[in-house]
Amino acid sequence: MKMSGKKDATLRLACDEIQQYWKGKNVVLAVKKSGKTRDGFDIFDDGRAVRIESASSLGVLYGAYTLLRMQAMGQPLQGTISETPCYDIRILNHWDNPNGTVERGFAGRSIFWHDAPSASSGRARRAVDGVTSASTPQDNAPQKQDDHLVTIWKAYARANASIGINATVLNNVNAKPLMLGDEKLQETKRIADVLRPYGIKVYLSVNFASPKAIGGLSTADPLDPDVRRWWKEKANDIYRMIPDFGGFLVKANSEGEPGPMDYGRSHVDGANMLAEALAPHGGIVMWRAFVYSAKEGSDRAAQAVEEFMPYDGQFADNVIIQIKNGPVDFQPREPISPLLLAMKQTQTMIEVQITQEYLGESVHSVFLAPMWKECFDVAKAPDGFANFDKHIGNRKTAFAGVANIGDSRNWCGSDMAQANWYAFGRLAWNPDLSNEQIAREFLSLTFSTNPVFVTEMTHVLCQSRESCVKYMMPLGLHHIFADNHHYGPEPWYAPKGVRADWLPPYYHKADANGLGFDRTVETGSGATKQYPPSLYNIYNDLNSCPENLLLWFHHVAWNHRMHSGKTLWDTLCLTYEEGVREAEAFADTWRNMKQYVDADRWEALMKRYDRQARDAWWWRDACVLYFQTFSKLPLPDGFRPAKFKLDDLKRYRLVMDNYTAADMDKLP
Ligand code: GCV
Repeated sequence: MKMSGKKDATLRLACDEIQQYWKGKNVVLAVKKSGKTRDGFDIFDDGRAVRIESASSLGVLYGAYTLLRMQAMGQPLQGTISETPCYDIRILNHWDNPNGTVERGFAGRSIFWHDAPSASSGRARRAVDGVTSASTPQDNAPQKQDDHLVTIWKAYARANASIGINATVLNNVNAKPLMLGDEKLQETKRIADVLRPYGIKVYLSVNFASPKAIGGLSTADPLDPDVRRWWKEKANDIYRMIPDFGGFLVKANSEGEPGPMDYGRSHVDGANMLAEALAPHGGIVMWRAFVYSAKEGSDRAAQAVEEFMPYDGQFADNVIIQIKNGPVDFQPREPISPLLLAMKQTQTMIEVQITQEYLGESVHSVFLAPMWKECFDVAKAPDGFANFDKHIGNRKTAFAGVANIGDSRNWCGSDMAQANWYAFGRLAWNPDLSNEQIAREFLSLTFSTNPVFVTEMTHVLCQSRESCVKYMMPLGLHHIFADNHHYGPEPWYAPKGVRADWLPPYYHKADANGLGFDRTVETGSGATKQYPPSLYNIYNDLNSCPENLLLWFHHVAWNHRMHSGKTLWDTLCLTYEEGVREAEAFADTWRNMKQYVDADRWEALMKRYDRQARDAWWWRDACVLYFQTFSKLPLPDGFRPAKFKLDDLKRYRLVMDNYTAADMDKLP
């Protein structure tokens, strides 16, 4: 084992990893000027040793993890492995609150924040590198607790670095002003210090009203000189503590969060003001485009384009507009966000959701790589000029994922949910990797390299997202979730006094004629026009619209003939049926995997797979029986009799936390 180049902490980590885990011939780790830039690396065998070379020590660390991954998968080193990451910034967004809760988190509490020092040590239940966290009084001693947190942060950093993730936003986009107070900044510094050797920069979500809320100013108007000064001084303070701080993530004028519009200013005014404060330090602003009007307005799916397009080209060089992959909100299937294709003079980036807010939380095993790749693939449409993976000038490219990480023992609430954290990192590094390859890697590295196990479970993983769409919201249906918790179905939910675009009937528009949201130019909201011509022509026409997005773009008659020759109604019912059968098959496959997986993890996942299949039935019955009240059509052959009655389903809300087997038993 040899190292050449400046022996910084990162190179030393690479050395430690190789010394501890590499079982092959001698390795040389070389940081050299002629090596790959942008943290890329080359790995090759020069006859005497395996050489890992890069222009940076971080590149060498990434090379070391790649070599170890190949070893663990039994892949021989042939020729030169030469890699450079696709996106410059590969960033997790944690929706962690300063009190330790995690918005849309299904894996316990935050690994970063806790309301009181003594409260967290007992909660952080993970055992890492021999450090256990049983909640004894002794364990609550501050020093021990500090050590424990540092151990967790290190393990987190190492896991991220091993898949190329190089940035993290430590707190919720619904940001509390106190995150910029001294105490939280000190804590941020501590975390940054632990993450730094692994090449991970920290960012913070900021509350736009902070100058008013904690700065003693009477306004947060971005054009007010005192406000501008406040942000500059705040940025200076932060960089004094954390010289490599990444920058700010901002959710402004969205879902009640404050923003520049509160003062009659624009997104450009707000974003550029923050950008100016960060620019001298090399920091950036990730300004989110998840906006929809504060009052009910036009088609919600069209609002981000309406609100942002007037500002295309006006954002400062260190601003990136962060856009969710779809136009509404992380639904099991959405078309690509038209804003990602429309903004031509602005650096944009995609935000995907790793945490499964809308895909069965940490109960359903749903592998999300196919969903994210679907978005990348559409973006390659000939005239769909997308900026999220190209540099505009010398701006940075980035890819963000809302993390599914918490203090649960397996990090993600389910061992299989880790596959999505893994897939995010791998795709941020190389979006051309296939779903199968990522699944195979994850399964081999996490459970077993047995070929039967890997083949069978790769199939399950790669099919799982499509099956979830089938049993939840097939054919382009969207947002028919239960109010607020987003686990179960409530297509009927429409209490008086709630704004329509927060309710399922706004999205499915079921009536006696048919089903679906008409977004065509001729008779609907016209949202199809926001796409470039090649996609507009496909989506706007009922006959060319892909059937898996049909009800997103069209209101379709119940007796409309689909490509198969079957009616919409029969196809809808049979697709739900297919989804349930597939979920049942997943459970059966996992049942047969017992011999390949340790008992604890097998059992925990078995419970989840069974529960997934059972709740898929619930989804199927709830949606089909409810839509039948509009179609008034019989259930087609091949659709197994319903297990539930619609009235009962309406009485019991399918909530992950409080819906139990006992509830199920109460049903007739
Ligand atoms: C952080 C959805 C989620 C919210 C989330 C919001 C966002 O509406 O339900 O929990 O808030 O998206 O992305 O800002």
